[in-house]
Amino acid sequence: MHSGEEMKTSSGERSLKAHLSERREVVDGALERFLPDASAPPRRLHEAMRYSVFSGGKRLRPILALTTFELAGGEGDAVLAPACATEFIHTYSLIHDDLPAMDDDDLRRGRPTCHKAFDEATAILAGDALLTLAFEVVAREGRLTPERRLSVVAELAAANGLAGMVGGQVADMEGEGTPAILEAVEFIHLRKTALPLRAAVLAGALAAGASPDDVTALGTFGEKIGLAFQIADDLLDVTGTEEEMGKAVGKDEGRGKLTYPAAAGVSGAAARARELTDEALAALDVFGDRAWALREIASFVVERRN
Ligand code: GRG
Repeated sequence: MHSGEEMKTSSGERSLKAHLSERREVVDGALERFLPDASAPPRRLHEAMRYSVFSGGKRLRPILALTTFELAGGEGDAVLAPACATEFIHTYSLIHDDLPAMDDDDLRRGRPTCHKAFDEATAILAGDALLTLAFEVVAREGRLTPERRLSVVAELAAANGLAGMVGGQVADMEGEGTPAILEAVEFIHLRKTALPLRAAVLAGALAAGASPDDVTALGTFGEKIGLAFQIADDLLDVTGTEEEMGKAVGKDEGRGKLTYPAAAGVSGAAARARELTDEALAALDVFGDRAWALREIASFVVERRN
């Protein structure tokens, strides 16, 4: 892995670009190796999994995992399994979220959604296969101690299951058309987006055997930045264009979704995103300069345009 320090330049933006692109390349190579061959049977399922994994995602979650692994003193490639697991889970959630039974979207990252490019049954099964593959690759990573593998598996399962993303998605669907009360919005955002993002942050730290204090600090960072990330996403649905986002925009209001702009207005939502970013950055103080990349990623997350 990279030392991180050597890529630090006087321009934060330039160094972040290098940090992101170098790690994106490493992650893409590992995703390629972990995924089943497209020519092996069942071909159509493997093609659908690959179609959605390699469709231009930012790889934010695996890059966060790599970054916290390095920050916690981890060395070598053993973090790639936990990192790819976060991307497999993320991809599954997007495939299932796009289905007619959920958000019913035709476009994702500027391309037909998985069920449009293939068919609904294949999309459901591709999501299922990606979710289970995530846990398999971590469980089989022999370069991590069994204890570290278990801690990563438990964190990913808790953050993405009933008390996390799945629970948040249920609350999101049930909340459609109900008054946008701030507490209800944060309940959904925490579970649907922030806990899974926090789990990606923690996956790298746990794989490196970070101290309990460091895990707590990084957990706070991950949760705050996860909430800010979802508020930014809510805002982009209001202020972004279909071209920038690669998907339909303006859908939240039409569906009566519980979003931050609906609850607090556009400027209230933007102010809350800034406040959360500041809280996320404060949680990194204990790491001093070593956390420069996480600080840069935090700014990138809230200022992004897609
Ligand atoms: C299907 C159980 C289940 C849950 C779905 C994650 C989710 C819940 C729905 C997807 C839509 C949504 C609003 C997700 C919130 C998180 C979010 C903003 C995802 C987009 O993440 P990016 O920007 O995506 O990292 P890329 O395309 O870069 O990978």
